[in-house]
Amino acid sequence: MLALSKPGYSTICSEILTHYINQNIFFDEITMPSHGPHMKSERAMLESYKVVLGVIGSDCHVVGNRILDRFLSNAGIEVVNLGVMVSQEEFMLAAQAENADAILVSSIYGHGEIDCQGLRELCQENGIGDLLLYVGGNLVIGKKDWKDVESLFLEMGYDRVFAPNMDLANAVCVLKDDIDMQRISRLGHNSTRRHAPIAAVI
Ligand code: B12
Repeated sequence: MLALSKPGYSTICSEILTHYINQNIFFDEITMPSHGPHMKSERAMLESYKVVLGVIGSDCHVVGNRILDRFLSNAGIEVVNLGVMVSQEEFMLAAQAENADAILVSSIYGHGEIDCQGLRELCQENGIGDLLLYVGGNLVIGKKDWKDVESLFLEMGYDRVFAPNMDLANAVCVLKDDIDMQRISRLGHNSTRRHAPIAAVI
C-alpha cells in the first residue's frame, strides 16, 4: 500500500514518471500489447482525468455540486456530472460506462451514513472494485467529532473523506495524485486491487 498522505508524495510520483521517461520506457510498451481504437495510450492517460460526480440519495442540494463541477473542470478534470438525487447504482453504472478514474460522492442533507454505505461493495460486485471513491459534504446529522465521521466513511471503503470546509484546490491536487499513483501501481502490478482505504484528508 502506498503512503499517499506523506509529504513529498507528488515529488516521488513525478520522479517515478521521470525515471520511466528517461529510460525511454513507454508506458504503452509496459502494459499494452496493442492499441485498440478504444484504448487510451498510457501516456495520454497520465495527462487525463475523468471523474463521476453527484449528490447521493434523495439529496437535492445542488449548489456545491455545481461549484465542484466548475472547479474540477477548470482544473482540467473531465467531469461526468450526474447532478442531484443519484442512486448508488447510477454512480456505479456511469463509472463503468465512462471508464472513470474516480467517483466523487456528495452528501449534504445529513443522511450520508445510510446513503453511502455499500457503494464500495457494489463497485466490487461489478468489476470496478479498485476505483477511487471520494465522499464529502455534511456527512452526518448534528455535531460529531470529525475524526469519527472520517473513520466511519473510511471503514465503508471510501478512499478519502472531505469535510464541507475543505480546501478545493488541495482536494484537486490530492485527487490527481491518487489517480496518478493508482495508474503507476497498475503498471507495476497488473492485478492490483486495493481493499483498504489509503488515507483521509480534511
Ligand atoms: C440551500 C439549502 C437548502 C435548499 C437546497 C436548494 C438546492 N436545490 O440546492 C432547500 C431549501 C431545498 C434545502 C432543503 C433541505 N435541507 Co438544506 N440547506 C441549504 C443551505 C442553507 C445551503 C446549502 C448550500 O448551498 N451550501 C453551499 C455549498 C457551496 O456548500 P456545500 O453544499 O456544503 O458543498 C461544498 C462542500 O460541502 C464540498 N463538498 C460537497 N461534496 C463534496 C464531495 C467531495 C468529494 C469533495 C472533495 C467536496 C465536497 O464542496 C462543496 C463546494 O464548496 C444549508 C446550510 C448551509 N449553510 O450550508 C442547509 C442544509 C444543508 N440543509 C439541511 C437540511 C437538514 C435540509 C432538509 C433535510 C430540511 C428539511 N427538513 O426538509 C432538506 C433536504 C431536502 C433534500 N431532499 O435534499 C441541513 C443539513 C444538516 C446536516 N447535514 O447535518 C443544513 C446544513 C442546514 C442546517 N444547518 O441544518 N436546503
